[in-house]
Amino acid sequence: MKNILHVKHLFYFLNIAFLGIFLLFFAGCEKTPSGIIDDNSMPPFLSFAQLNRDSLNIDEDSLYVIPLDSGKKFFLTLFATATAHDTDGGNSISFLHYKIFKPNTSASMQSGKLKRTSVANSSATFSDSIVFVVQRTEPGFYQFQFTAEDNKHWISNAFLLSFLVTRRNSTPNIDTVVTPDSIQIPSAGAKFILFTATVSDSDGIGDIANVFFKNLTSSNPTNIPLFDDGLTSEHGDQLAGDGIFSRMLFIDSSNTPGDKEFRFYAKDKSNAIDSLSKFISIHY
Ligand SMILES: [Ca+2]
Ligand SMILES: [Ca+2]
Repeated sequence: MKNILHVKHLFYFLNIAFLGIFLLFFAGCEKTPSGIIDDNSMPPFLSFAQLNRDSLNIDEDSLYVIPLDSGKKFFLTLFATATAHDTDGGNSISFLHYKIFKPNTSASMQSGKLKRTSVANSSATFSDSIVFVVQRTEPGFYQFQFTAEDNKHWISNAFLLSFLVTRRNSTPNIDTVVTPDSIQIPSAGAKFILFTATVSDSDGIGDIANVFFKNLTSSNPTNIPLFDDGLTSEHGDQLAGDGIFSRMLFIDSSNTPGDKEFRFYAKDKSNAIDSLSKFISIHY
């Protein structure tokens, strides 16, 4: 009898506990959707963003540009302003984010936030100085992307601005070209001949766009590229990025003998060119 009572009590206890869990479960389920339905917040809208300049020449501007590192890098200072709107009021807009993208890249080089400077009924204005570093070898159109974020973490539309960085260009220079003065055509099979050109540019070796040569003695001279990629077996280049451009040439019995003029060219990213001729006697 005593045991039966204990079992009975345990049964009631389990029933009550189950009912409690059941009620808690449904109460929890009801709360979540009503929470979402009650929240009528919308993402903020970014209507305006501006930089105080749309272009800068890093060699000619001393007000916004500070040269660093012997003029290979530059600190640029810009002033940005942006205005965002929100149906929950200007005070609900928490942050104004920016990202900077280098020319022709999709990876951001820098990001940050502007400071809130004023609030109206349904809008807020943010502004701040943006300081960033530009390399001499990376002129071009920088992209500035602005977005607003509200206190519910909604993110606004993105507002994009282009900013052009220019500079004076210095012409590249072919310092030396190393090839044999004469090449003997092999009687059978083929042999490889190494051509190298040492190239410089006071804007930085990264400003060199391409290095190539032409056989001007040929009836149809074509551009034959040299490489600074460190690919020893493919191009004979010992070290990537050292300004020494290399090329392995294939000589066999199909080559015609004679004194030939090979003209080497170095072209930078602004299309400035230097060239140098080398005469090679090809014989049996
Ligand atoms: Ca240059
Ligand atoms: Ca090299």
